[in-house]
Amino acid sequence: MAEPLIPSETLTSFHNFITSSNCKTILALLGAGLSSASGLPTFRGSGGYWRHYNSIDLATPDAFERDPGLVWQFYSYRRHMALAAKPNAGHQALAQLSHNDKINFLTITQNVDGLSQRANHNSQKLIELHGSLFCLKCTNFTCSYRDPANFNDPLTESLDASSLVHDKDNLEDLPFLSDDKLPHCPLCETGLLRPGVVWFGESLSWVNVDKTDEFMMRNHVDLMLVIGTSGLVWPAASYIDIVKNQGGKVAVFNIEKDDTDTESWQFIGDCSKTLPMALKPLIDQVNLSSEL
Ligand code: BJW
Repeated sequence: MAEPLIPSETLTSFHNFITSSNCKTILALLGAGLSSASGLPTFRGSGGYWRHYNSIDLATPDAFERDPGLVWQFYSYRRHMALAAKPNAGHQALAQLSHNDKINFLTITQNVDGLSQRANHNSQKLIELHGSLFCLKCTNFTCSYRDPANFNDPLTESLDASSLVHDKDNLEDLPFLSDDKLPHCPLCETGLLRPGVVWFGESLSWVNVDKTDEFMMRNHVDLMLVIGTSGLVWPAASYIDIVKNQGGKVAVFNIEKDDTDTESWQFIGDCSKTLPMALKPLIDQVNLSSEL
């Protein structure tokens, strides 16, 4: 990816704002573009395919109902890739910001890959709005089993993702996996397990939604960082409008320019490169205080 060229006036005006007394509270919304420099695919656009399937079509309760073996192979591949990936400089910049005690800060991530946590993001300031690849839940509605942190890879012998070819031009059929080849609940022993992610049409965790609402109500958000997201999925996208409507400023970090947006700071380019540059003054404050 080409080196991003941030116009110096954009950088200066952004730095002046984030170091001023007008910027006390920052909210960050993360999307798949942040993990793209770590080698993980995005959802939409040309990267949004797993083999010949559109990733969006597999991220639904209907797809799991229809063919849990196919959906489990997709998520096993994603777990395997996420475990092999490393957090990039963008994850690290945000993690450092989360340790700056001078700023009220909250990150809402739509990503389920666990890379922010692995970059040492302050866990009190991180909300996984769409769940986690490493959370497992029982599908039996009378069973409450939930494993919040399961990093086994593979989960069953048949879900060994390292032996499968995953490129999008691969039209070869995947093996059909019957339920007995898929992970089952250790508590009720009958229910099929599913990934603890939020699929389209499903409710988000009220704990996460309440925590976000509380942060936005208790503090006036002075600045929202919109990072590597298409902003198409609700309710995540609605937070951007709420901040704008309340008079907060917005900074967008994306490889694509939005010509219709004349109000926000736009950092065009790979956000693993633009974020460390943009957040440098606030990160330097953390590094200085840890050196004292
Ligand atoms: C780079 C880059 C680089 C690339 N550097 N940039 C109101 C209005 C309209 C619709 C709805 C509504 N309310 C609900 C809906 C329906 C639905 C919805 O939003 N539909 C829209 C599509 C129209 N929403 C829901 O169903 C949600 N549920 C819900 O609202 O329930 C009601 C409720 C609300 C609150 C409380 C209780 C109940 C659930 C949504 C769940 C979304 N799930 C998924 C799958 C998660 C599991 C998994 O990962 O498999 O989440 S779908 C998918 O999209 C995934 C992502 O998190 C999400 C967002 O995608 P993201 O991250 O933006 O990725 P991309 O690929 O779209 O964009 C990448 C961007 O990065 C691009 O812009 C690139 O240019 C950029 N980029 N490389 C910088 N290096």
